[in-house]
Amino acid sequence: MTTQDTIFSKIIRKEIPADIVYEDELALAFRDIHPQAPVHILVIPKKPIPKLADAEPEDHKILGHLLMIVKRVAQEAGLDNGYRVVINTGEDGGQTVYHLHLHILGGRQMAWPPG
Ligand code: DGP
Repeated sequence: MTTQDTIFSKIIRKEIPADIVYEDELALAFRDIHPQAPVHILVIPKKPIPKLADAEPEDHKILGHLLMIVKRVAQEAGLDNGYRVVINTGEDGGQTVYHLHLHILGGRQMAWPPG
């Protein structure tokens, strides 16, 4: 176990189960265990970038790739009327798992401002 090892690393390695909806060599998408909306899916890079603030210039391709997966997964989940994409970053951002992840939230009207 390294300092970068999180619960999401275990999901990537299939050491703990998850409801995986998409996977390729660089990324994984799975349903959030505590859904905050009828559809709540997390999209993560397999590379253990702890948080967005830690991303390096060399990560720009994977960051773009993650957004294209968001688009694809949201479409496959039937979120034709829209959805929200959230990246909680660091303590003030409310991040709890320090492996970069994009939340896809949909299936209901989202409020603004967020809490
Ligand atoms: P954040 O607060 O942005 O760091 O979001 C972390 C999310 O990860 C939170 O919505 C709950 C979810 N989560 C935590 N542990 C697990 C797990 O073991 N499995 C799954 N599927 N989701 C998890």
